[in-house]
Amino acid sequence: MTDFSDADALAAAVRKAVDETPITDIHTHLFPPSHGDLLLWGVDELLTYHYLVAELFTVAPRDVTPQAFWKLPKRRQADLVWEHVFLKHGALSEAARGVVTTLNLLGLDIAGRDLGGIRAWFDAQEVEPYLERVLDLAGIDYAVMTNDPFQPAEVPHWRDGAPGCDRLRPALRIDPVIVNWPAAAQTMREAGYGTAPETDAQSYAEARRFLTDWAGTLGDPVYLAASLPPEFRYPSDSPSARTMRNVVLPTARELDLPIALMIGARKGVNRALGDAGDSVGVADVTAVQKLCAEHPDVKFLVTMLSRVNQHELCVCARKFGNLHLFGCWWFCNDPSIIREMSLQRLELLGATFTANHSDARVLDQLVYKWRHTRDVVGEVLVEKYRLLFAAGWRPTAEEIARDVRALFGGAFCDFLAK
Ligand code: FIX
Ligand code: ZN
Repeated sequence: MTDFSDADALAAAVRKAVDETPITDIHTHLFPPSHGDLLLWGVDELLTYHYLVAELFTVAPRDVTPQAFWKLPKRRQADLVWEHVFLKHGALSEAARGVVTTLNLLGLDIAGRDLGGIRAWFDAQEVEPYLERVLDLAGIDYAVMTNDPFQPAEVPHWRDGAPGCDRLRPALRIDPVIVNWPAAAQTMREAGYGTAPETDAQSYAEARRFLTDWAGTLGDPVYLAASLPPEFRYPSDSPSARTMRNVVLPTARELDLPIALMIGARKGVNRALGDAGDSVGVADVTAVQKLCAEHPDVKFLVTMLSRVNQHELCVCARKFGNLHLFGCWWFCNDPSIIREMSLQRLELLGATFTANHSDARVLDQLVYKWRHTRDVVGEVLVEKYRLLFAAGWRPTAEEIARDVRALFGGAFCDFLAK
């Protein structure tokens, strides 16, 4: 018995399922509206996304310097990106095409290129209903935030009990604990915890108490998260490996929280560009392999930044049931690499990974990041289902819905629950 008369009918059903399946966006930099300016949204924030700032400085005239740029008001910064990236060089990059996709899907006249008129439309939006509209337009059930107790601008909102948002779930971000212990110890000490620059048992215990207390403040975070440099090694006698072993892993175990590791970001290769100045390096998949092997009772969510690491990471995920791969992160979040990674992961893992996350820093980006991902992942799935159909396999509509949801958050939820 089959639901589809031929391969074309099957393909149409796959595309429909991909368009209609709700997505769980498991890593973003969004904030609840109650956290004020931390939640970035609107066309000027879209245009000054750090991906586009980097692209501005690849084409801007020499008198447009980063130092001068950062002194300008946001709207003027956006004007420069609009002029030099979009109008003078065309919106062909993924980050630029994304702005076009978002504005178009919001129903704005991007063909007219009337930035003033587009700004007026955004100025007329109210943030709460607009947030719901964007989540609905992108087809997202909920998104996971990045909540960092080491970022002074974020702490007061949690301390003051600012209301959250049902469709934005917290995640406890802990990079400094692993990659910059002296700074982390200072922050925790200033918050009243007995952490010292030296890494000793007392400091480790107090750091675990700090993280545990913050997990309580956030109220049931989805996971612990950290971005790690390409040089991260485990096991090793490095301070990073020691705090991983003595602080992060015990805390994850005690709170029964997965650890999300995003590995391969080489920070600040061009500090003048700010967030736009980070780059990528080939990381060591063995560190992930050893963490999973040594701690089978801890769940690891892993994504790597270098395209070079992806195949080896996929093979690693075949070996460990406590490892879940997610996303085409950052410099991999481009259709050509999303396609390559999705094919490779499906061929090695089946529908047991999370196809993408948006990493959205600006609310409205959800619209393009997920439209573009649905388009690419949809065609990858059509390709694979056509091959199955040609070989006599007859998937049902329910099975297609199951598999699409798995890639868009279902496998993640199953991983959390198991
Ligand atoms: O570490 C991270 O969460 C990275 O995703 C960010 O630092 C990065 O700037 C980003 O937003 C990439 O998409
Ligand atoms: Zn991120």
